[in-house]
Amino acid sequence: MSRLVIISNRVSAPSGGGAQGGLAVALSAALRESNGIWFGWSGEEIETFTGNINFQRNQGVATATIDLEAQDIDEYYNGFANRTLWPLFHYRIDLAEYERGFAGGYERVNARFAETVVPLIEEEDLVWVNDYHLIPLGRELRARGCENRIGFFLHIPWPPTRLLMSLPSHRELVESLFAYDVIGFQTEDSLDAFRGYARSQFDAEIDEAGVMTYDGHSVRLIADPIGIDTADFRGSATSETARERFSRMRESADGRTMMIGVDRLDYSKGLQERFLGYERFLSANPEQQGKVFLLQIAPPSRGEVQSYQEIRATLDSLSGRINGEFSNVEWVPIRYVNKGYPREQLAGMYRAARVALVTPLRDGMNLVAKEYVAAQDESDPGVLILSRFAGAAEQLTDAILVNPHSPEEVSDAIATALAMPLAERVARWRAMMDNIEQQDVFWWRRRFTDMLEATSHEATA
Ligand code: GDG
Repeated sequence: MSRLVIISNRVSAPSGGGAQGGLAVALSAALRESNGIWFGWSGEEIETFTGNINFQRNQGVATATIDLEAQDIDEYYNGFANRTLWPLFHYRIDLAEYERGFAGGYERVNARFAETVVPLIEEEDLVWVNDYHLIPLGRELRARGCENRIGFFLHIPWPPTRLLMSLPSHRELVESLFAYDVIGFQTEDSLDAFRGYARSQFDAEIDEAGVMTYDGHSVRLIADPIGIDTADFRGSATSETARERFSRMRESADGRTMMIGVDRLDYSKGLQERFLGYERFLSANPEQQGKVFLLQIAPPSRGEVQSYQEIRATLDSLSGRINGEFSNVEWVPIRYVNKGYPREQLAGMYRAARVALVTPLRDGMNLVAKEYVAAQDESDPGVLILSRFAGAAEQLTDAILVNPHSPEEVSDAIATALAMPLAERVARWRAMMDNIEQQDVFWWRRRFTDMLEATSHEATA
């Protein structure tokens, strides 16, 4: 197998506490069995960009990182990536900010990534670029003579054409994707949306096998849903630490039924709508008051971006209002926690929860849904309530699927989940577990790299 060069915005070592993003979790698992190198931003700021590379080896994974200037971080990371593309690709054009400075910074940083990483790429390497921060990187690498096979995987949804067209530079952005040899999406839905754009805006031809031809160059398009390291996560859920955390949760629940939510504090995760659905459930089912509670773990993220400060304030006040309305001296309906927990503790908490609420308004995949399933006790599994708008809903069809915008649907789903008989819980869990076991993170990685390995990059004149 060819050596793999993985490039993503951040390079982050496996395990440990804190809010480790899904991308980091998935790539570190994938890199564990590859012998390549992982390149990205260190997360550090430097006065003037030097292009100096910091090489390290973390748990058998070679990493190479660079520092960025304050202006780069502002315009590229906090700007174009997280103020423009993230909201737009999650259908929130109301939150998307279109500033020329952001777009310029984005292009500049992509060029900096390219010029720094090019000397590290050897002739037969497969280059795998990850996510929305680095869409134009393939084009920048080609401009510097890189004729390797280069693939791109998008971890977030691809938006419908009409939404994407609100971005002033949408054509240029999408055209830069044609420099890749393989483009992977999380879902059929995203793949379809991309095909629609490519056909309508570029007259690209796409054959039955998913090969798109544009301007004499071919790109393979695939839906390749990301998974988790299922076996490893199952192990985490029965580890000593997890068992301890499980017992303590059960003790502190004091006979009450626990439900759980675990999300980065992000407006795309539908936390506000979830709380409102739960509030509806408490009003509609007064006999359940005092018998259930929701543990919501929500480590803050992207705190420099205003829309994140706003969603945080909204959730502070909403959780406070609901707790004020329903609590009594012995019971609080929502335990709202703004910090992260180490993985094994998290796994123990998933296992202690009878119901998981995974209700994003839009999500590329959502790994929490898969982790929750993997952590369950097979003789007494919990119930997953899952948004239809999470990529995971294409695979986990045995979850209770809901429209997260509807408080009634969320409320009804909670009632159904709490009342679900053991036999049905086991049957649904088994079906979901089969999927998660087969289509794990290694399956995802192999599907992508096999496809990349099988393509040949024909040098464009
Ligand atoms: C993006 C896409 C896609 C969360 N809190 C804690 C903690 N986490 C971990 C979870 C999970 C990960 O963070 C979150 O992954 P998600 O997939 O749910 O969401 P994003 O961060 O938005 O990830 C998403 C993903 O990329 C991969 O392609 O699925 O759609 O948006 O692994 O467990 N981990 C620990 N403590 C916490 O408190 N240890």
